Amino acid sequence: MSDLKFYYAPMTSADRVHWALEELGVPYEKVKLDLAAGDQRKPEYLALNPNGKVPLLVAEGKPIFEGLAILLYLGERFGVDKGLFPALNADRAEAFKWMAWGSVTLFEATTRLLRNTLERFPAEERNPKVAEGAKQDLTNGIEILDRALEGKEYLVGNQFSLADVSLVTAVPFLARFGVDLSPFANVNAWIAGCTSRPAAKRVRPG
Ligand SMILES: N[C@@H](CCC(=O)N[C@@H](CS)C(=O)NCC(=O)O)C(=O)O
Repeated sequence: MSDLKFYYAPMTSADRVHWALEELGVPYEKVKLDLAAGDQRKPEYLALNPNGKVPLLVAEGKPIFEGLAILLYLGERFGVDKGLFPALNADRAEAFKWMAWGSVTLFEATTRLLRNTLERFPAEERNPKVAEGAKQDLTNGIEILDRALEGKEYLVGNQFSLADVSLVTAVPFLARFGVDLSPFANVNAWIAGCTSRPAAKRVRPG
């Protein structure tokens, strides 16, 4: 019997946690939420995650929200033994660096772009100049990533880890919103290498 219960919806930011669980190969129970039907706003779910969002992991009886927090927890608890998270040394700090950068800096610019682009937001609340600024910030971010990946297959210690899992799902998504990834050969090779892994394919078969 596993002490891990994972609440998710497919094709959302819960995918990176799903992928991490699959890479780690630890037993866990899955609970799929229907976001369109509003499962995330039901009182029993809000009691676990008052933000009304996925992902959520209940571990050792404690609900953990925020994908980044969940990935750090999984990395420390299981990842080191499985060779998927650096030991407690400078590589660990480097993993933290990229995971925080992706989940805070890149995520903020992505949210800014979507908020000012997607038609589901009223036209008068969308600002094309803000969207352009966000797109530029994201392009600069991908360039930073591309330089970091020069001569390397993976972000930390040149070994595949949950740091890669944490960031890589967020990058191809940007191309759909006009961020041109074609100049960044290192990033494209990294995306291809990471997403061809069997655990990644189990989460996103397409
Ligand atoms: N910062 C949060 C973001 C979570 C988030 O925005 N989840 C979205 C899916 S990508 C969600 O659950 N949306 C449902 C809603 O807002 O009703 C994390 O990384 O866990």
